Amino acid sequence: MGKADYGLAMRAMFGDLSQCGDYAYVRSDGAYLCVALIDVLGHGPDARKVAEMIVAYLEERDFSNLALLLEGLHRHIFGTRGAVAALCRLDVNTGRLSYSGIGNIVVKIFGGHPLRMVLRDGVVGFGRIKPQVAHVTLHPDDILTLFSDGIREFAGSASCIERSLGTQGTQAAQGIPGTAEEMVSSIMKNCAKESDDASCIVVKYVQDEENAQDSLSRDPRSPGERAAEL
Ligand SMILES: [Mn+2]
Repeated sequence: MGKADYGLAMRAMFGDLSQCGDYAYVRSDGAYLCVALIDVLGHGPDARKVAEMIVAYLEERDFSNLALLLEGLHRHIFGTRGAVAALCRLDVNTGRLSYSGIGNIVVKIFGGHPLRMVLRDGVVGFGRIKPQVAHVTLHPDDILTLFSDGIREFAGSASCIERSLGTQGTQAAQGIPGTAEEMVSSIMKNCAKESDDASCIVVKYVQDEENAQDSLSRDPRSPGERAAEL
């Protein structure tokens, strides 16, 4: 069994969130965490309208097939200014993560098993898109991050994100300290650009110690006794 601790933030280049074309969305759906990071082209209230249209669409749908979801979204907002988007669905019990996306949202795992996801080019709501779904399994203490191009990923050759997380890449044994919310605020503080709307989501996948796999295998009771407890 696992747990997912998450945090999210968005910040408009001008004014308040009613001017922000970025949208960070997380929803808990039973055993699944549904995650979306959206960057509508442009800024201001018109971009915000499209962002809200996207989130209203996502809100009503399940995330079991991310490619179909992106294709539906593409049709739903076709003719608007369009957006780039990344979608994830995490099975909190197993750590299995499905992801899909179109355009330049960054989806990256930090911790002991760092990984950068590759998304398809294109714009949701404009031209043609060919979303693909891929899967990866999160390990305990892995940090999943999604952020828009309003977040500066590198400062020179150094990773602004790693500096904000307080890690230099491979750091698994004790995990990276801090809550997901603290990580998000640190990223927004250190890496958000002045010149764009900015948004970021952090999901910290934690092993639930009472139900950890190895404590189960060390359980001296018989499987029958264990089952009786369920
Ligand atoms: Mn942007």
